[in-house]
Amino acid sequence: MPEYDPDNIFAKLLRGEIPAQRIYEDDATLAFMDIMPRADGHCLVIPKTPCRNLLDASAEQLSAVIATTQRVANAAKAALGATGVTIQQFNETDGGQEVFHLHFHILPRHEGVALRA
Ligand code: DGP
Repeated sequence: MPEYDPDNIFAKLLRGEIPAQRIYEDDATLAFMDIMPRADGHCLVIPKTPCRNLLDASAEQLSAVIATTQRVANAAKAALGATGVTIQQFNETDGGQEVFHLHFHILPRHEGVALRA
């Protein structure tokens, strides 16, 4: 497993060095809007502590991130009148990961509406 890079974009976002549209925060996690949304309400949930991806996560990090993902997914579904929610998560370059700080995608879904590319 490669080292965690403390200068990845989400680490900078956590330190307030780049802006983000924050939508939920607690001691362990942060949720914010994705800058390249593939669905209306597409947002991301991350742990506040260093973690490269799911393969590298502690049980505590995973449990906190999953709990926030469930909370924000339910809130987004209600707020947007969505009829479903897709959760996505990628690990390492060959697994589709582009930003190397653990994150879960929350993609609110509506009947007959495909995800954007
Ligand atoms: P992936 O690692 O494949 O799950 O993709 C990273 C996601 O992060 C992608 O949907 C775009 C989003 N993203 C990349 N850079 C930024 C950023 O600076 N701010 C925000 N809010 N989202 C970002």
